[in-house]
Amino acid sequence: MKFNYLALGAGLMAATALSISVAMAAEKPEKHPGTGGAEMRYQGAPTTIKPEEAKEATAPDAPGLNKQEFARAKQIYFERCAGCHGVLRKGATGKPLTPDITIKKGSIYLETFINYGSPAGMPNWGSSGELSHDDVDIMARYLQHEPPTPPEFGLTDMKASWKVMVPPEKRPKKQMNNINLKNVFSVTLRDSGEVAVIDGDTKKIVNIVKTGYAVHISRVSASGRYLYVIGRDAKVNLIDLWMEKPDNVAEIKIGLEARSVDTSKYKGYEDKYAIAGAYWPPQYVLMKGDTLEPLKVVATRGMTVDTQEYHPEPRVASIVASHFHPEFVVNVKETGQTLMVNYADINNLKVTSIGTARFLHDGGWDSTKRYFLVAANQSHKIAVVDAKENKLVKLVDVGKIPHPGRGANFVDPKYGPVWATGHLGDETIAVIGTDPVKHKNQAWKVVRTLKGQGGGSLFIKTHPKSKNLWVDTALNPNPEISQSVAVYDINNLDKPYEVVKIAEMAGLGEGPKRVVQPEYNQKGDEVWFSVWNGKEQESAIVILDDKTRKLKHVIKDKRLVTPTGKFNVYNTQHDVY
Ligand code: DHE
Repeated sequence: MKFNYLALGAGLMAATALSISVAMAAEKPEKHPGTGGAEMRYQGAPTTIKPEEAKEATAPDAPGLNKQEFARAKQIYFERCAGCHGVLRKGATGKPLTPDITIKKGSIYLETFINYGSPAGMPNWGSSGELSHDDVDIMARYLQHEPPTPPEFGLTDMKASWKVMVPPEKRPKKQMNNINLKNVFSVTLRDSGEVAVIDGDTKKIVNIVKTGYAVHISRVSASGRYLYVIGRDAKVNLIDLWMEKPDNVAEIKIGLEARSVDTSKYKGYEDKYAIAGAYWPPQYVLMKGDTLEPLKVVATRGMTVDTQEYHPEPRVASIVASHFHPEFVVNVKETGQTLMVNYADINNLKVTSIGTARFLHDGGWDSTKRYFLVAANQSHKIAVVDAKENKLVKLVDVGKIPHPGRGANFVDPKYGPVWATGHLGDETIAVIGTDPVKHKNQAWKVVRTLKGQGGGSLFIKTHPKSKNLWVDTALNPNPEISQSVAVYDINNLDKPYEVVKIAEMAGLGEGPKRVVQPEYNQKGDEVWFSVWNGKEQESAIVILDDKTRKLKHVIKDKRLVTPTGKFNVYNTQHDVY
C-alpha cells in the first residue's frame, strides 16, 4: 500500500489544530465578539487533500504570486480555510471566495478581513498571530486567483487502493471468539488512525485495529457481524467481528476526503452492499458488503435546492440505510438534496432527489424508522424526510446550528413520541413531535425547548429503556461546561437538568478533557462517555450506571489515544437511539 504521509501530516495537523484551539479556548475568551467560536473550531479542520496535487490556474487580473508563494498559500488554504469555504472556494459555512468576488474586493479589503476576521465567524488570523503579516499578504493575493482543483478519484483509483486481506471463503464460518458481540463498542481513536474494539461486558480492549487516519465513524452491518469504519482520508475498513481477534478483512480508499459510511439493511439485502460518501471528490460509491469491491461511483455535483445554481463541490454528509425500501438515504451538504439511492438494480440506478435544505450534516431516524430527521446546520433547520413515501415532510425551524449526532427518541409525557437535537450555536435543545398518527397536532413541530448548559453541543442520547436524556457540550469554550454533561429526567422535563462532571470522574491530568458523545450499552443500563484529551495526554472512557447516574467504571489505557465516537454494535445495527 502506498502510504500517504502528506495526508497523514495534514491530518495530524488538523487534529492538533483542533486540540490546540480548544485548549486555547479554555484559557482565553472567545476571539470573535458576536460569534460562537465552537462551530468555527469544529468546522475549520484541515482537509486531507494534498495541496501539491491540486492543479493551479492563475487569473490574469489578479495580483501576481511567485511559485513558492502559490505553494505556501495553497498549503495554508487547504489546512485552515477549506473546511469552511470549500476546496473550490464556492462557499459552505464560510462565504464563497471565487475570483469574480475577490478581485472586486481587492487586496486591501481581503488583507483586512483575513487580519481581523468578522463577527459572522471568520477568524482573525492575522491579529491573533496565527498567520504572519507575509502570510496574510500572500493569502489576500492568492484568493484572487482561480481555486486550484484537486484530482478526481474514480473507479480505477479505488480499485488500485482496494485490498482484501481475508477473502470471504477464508473467513470463519461461525463466531470464533467468546465475546458478546452485541455489546461490543467500536471506539474512534481520532488522532491515532485506529479504532478500539471494546468488549462492553468486561470493559476490556479486544483489539486496536488500524484504520484510515483521523477516523470518523463506525457503522455495523445488518447481521451485526461486520464493522465498517471510515477515516477522514476516505479509507474504508471492513472489520470481521467473528474472527478470534476481530480485525481488518478488507480496505479501500474511495476519494481523498470523506466522513460517512453505511451498509444495506433492507430485508433480503442484509450485509450485501456498503456505501461511502466523500467530501472530495464530491461523490458516493456503492461497494460489495463483504469485500468492499467498488461497484458504482456516482457524482453529487449539481444544483442547490433553493437558488438552483450549480455547485461544483457538494460534499456527502450523513448516510443511512432505509428500512422501507432497498435504499440508502444520502444527504448532500452544499446542495441541500437528500438522495434516496435505490440499490435493487445498481446498473440501472434509481435515485429520488428530495430537495430539503442546504448544509445537511448529521441526523437519525424517528422511533418507527420511517422518518429521517437531518440537521441542515447553517440553515438552522431539521429536515424531515419520509423514507416510505420518499418525500420531504417538513422543514422544522430550530435553534442555531442544530447538531444531533443521530438524535434522541423518547416518549414525552405530554406530547408523545419525540426526537431531540442539541445545538452548536446556542444552549437550547429542540424537542420535535414525531407521531403524525396519534399526536397529529404536535407532529413535526418543536413541542418544547429545553435550556441546556450552553452552546457547543455535539451529541444527545437516550435509550428506550432509559428515563434519562444526556446532552454533551464538548465544544463549549468554558471548561466547566465542556468537561461535564447535562442530564434531564424524561418523565419530568420541567425539572432543571443535573450536571454530571464526567471529566473529573476520569481522574486525568492536564488537557482539554472534552466530554463527548454519550453512547448506551446494549441493555440500555449503562451510558459511556469519551473524555477526549490531547494526543500526547491521557484520555479515558467513563461509564455511568444510567439509573443512578453514578460512576460505574473508567477505562484507561495508554492505547486509548483521543477517543471520540463510540458505536455499540447492537444499538448501531438496529438504529436504537
Ligand atoms: Fe463529525 C458524524 C462531519 C468534526 C465526531 N460528522 C459526522 C457526520 C458527518 C460529519 C457528515 C455524519 C456521518 C453519518 O451519519 O453518516 N465532523 C464532520 C465534519 O465535517 C467536521 C465538522 C469537521 C471535520 O474536519 O471533520 C466534523 N466530528 C468532528 C469532530 O471534531 C468530532 C467531534 C471528533 C472526531 O472524532 O473527529 C466528530 N462526527 C463525530 C461523531 C459522529 C460524527 C462521533 C457520529 C455520531 C453518531 O452518533 O453517529
